[in-house]
Amino acid sequence: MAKHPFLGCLAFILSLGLSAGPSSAALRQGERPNVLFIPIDDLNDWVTHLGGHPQTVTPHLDRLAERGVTFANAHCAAPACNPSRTALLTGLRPSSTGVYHNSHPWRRVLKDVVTLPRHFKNQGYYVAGFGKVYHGSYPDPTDWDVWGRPGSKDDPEHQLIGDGGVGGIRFGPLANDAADLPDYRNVTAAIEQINRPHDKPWFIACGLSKPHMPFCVPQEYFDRFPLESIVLPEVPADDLDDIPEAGLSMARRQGDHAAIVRSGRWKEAVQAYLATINFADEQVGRLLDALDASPHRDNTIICLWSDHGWHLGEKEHWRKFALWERATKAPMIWSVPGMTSPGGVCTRPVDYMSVYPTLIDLCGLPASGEQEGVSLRALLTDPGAAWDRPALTTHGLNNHAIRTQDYRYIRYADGSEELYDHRSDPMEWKNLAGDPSFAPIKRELAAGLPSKNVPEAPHARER
Ligand SMILES: [Ca+2]
Ligand SMILES: [Ca+2]
Repeated sequence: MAKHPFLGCLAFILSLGLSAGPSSAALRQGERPNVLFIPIDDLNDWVTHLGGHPQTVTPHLDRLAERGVTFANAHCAAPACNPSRTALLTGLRPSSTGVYHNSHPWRRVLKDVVTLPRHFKNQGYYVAGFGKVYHGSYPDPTDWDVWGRPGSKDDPEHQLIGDGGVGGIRFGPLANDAADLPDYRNVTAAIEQINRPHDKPWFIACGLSKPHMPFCVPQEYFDRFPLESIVLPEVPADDLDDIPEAGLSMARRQGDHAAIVRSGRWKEAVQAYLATINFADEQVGRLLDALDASPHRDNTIICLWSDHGWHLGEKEHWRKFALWERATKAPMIWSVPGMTSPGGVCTRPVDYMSVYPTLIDLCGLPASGEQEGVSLRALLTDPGAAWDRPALTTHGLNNHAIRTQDYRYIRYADGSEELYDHRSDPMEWKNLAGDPSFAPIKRELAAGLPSKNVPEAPHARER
């Protein structure tokens, strides 16, 4: 599938008739703003206004973008749940903490680090969290005044229609109603928190577990994406020919692509992801509706992000766990009353290390320990402001991707490289790293690689 030129016209479309929105009101003087914090799991750029897939339907993510700034070139610090979330919520990169993979219990090595919610709690905020905020295996309930675990044994049993997918790629419609899903219940719990009496500013996090696998949501969501019309990602037959071995091993580790192609069910998997995204989008809509109906809408910052992207066959790869655009790029949308102008689109390269410093900056909280990123205030105020920092993503010890406005540069631990020019090659099909004329560009990009790369933290089974 080709890259869609939506972004160029988005700012224009959004500028029409949207001058009066919640964002036109300034944060109330002298009051610390509330924060509605919405982590999403495994949502790539298949969001209508980001143009990642022509058939995706995400009206609520789009309306959030319309009232604030959407970062169209935002990248995770790590392309896996636990290291991405740990980095964002502590402000420390995987290369500084050793938390590179899902198998590292982060609190074991970061015992005394003041996380983002804990910092808000320490500074007098009422802090409540629901759903998947930290990686599911390693929550820290002590960070919150109120904490609800994702799902529970009381959730209705999911009634799968069909066989549930192909190998490790799990998908298929459910006979359940939307209200049976844990995400729906967690959103309901978060809405109750928004609507309770508040005598302090609040930080309420509602993490959605979808569209993470299994791509299983009620049948009605599948019906919105007729199977015969599904558009598959475009995958040139020779795309992997110019990828070094280190990249190939990331792409082919699980053999998902061969199994999906052999099964003849690639379109079904894409349909299921689109359906699951549409379900997650509706849950975002419920949160926005509740905030807008509350007394807090003009005094609440909204920060929405997905922990990383997802491949559905691009580079013959499935899932995350890679350093290409589709795995590192993910939606990040901010609404800051009085600061963000409606319909802002920022194409500067940013990564999630900026979230913690931005929130404490906007809320007027003191700094908390070491922060490796910087506040996005300048870009929230003016999405076209000058910005000279690259985005950096790390996947395992010493494997990094640097993203600037124009380039992606990947350097693996064994020294092998990839280089893509996004001005001419947005799908990253032509690896330029072996072309000697790009040596100066590579040198310049490599300057953004971390100088410190600590060894892996202990794994869950290690003591
Ligand atoms: Ca994830
Ligand atoms: Ca290629």
